[in-house]
Amino acid sequence: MSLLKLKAVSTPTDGDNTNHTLKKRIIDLGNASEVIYIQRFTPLDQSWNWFDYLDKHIPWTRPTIHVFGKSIVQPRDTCYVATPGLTQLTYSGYQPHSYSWDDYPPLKDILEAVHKALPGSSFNSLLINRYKGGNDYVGWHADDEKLYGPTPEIASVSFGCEREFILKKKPSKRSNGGNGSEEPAKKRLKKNNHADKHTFTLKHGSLLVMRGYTQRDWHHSVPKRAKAEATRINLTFRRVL
Ligand SMILES: O=C(O)CCC(=O)C(=O)O
Repeated sequence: MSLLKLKAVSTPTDGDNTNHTLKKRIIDLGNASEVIYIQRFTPLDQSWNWFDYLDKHIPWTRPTIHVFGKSIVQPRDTCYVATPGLTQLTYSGYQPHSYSWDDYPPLKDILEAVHKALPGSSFNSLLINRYKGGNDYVGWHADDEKLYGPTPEIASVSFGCEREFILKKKPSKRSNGGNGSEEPAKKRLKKNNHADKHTFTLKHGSLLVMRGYTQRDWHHSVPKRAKAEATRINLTFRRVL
């Protein structure tokens, strides 16, 4: 991981998960893309309460999706929650049913905590994932659906088993800054001082935010990990425009 552009800042906050200062790491990915990581976003006990609630009460499904011309059972459980009237989300040929925030009140509490940590944000949809062990994963992809616009902010809260979250730069001309450079990638990297891969171990109660052009220029994944035996629940808050 590039340490050159890694800043640690503290943001005083108020509210439930607060009365303390959240330590943020801000990682500048280059070309107007940025990641923020807050390891201790929600307090430990609260995080376990939310984990237990979500594990028991969310109507999890494991849909069949279509990737690279093949039908596969999605390798993790999922559920979609959205404010009524938004453009419907479709990914990998699958259109999830939109559940209501009102049916799962703790989701509104988590959303409120996220909004407090990210002033100016206003999320109206949520994709929840449950990884029941190390064989569950999400492959390389970007959340670059048109309904989120060109520079979506995506806030990802994790509970339960720690898993690796990897960001890898897309191999496109655009991702080199749009300069059409013919230089080898290694050389360009040296010049920019930006790494093309970043790995985060997402802790119980952490928040990771992707911003700017991260979805246009980067892929992300949570790979299989044989040693990750326990369940992990992840919530990704998004704004449908
Ligand atoms: O589980 C995670 O941390 C990532 C989930 C994800 O990539 C997605 O929902 O698009």
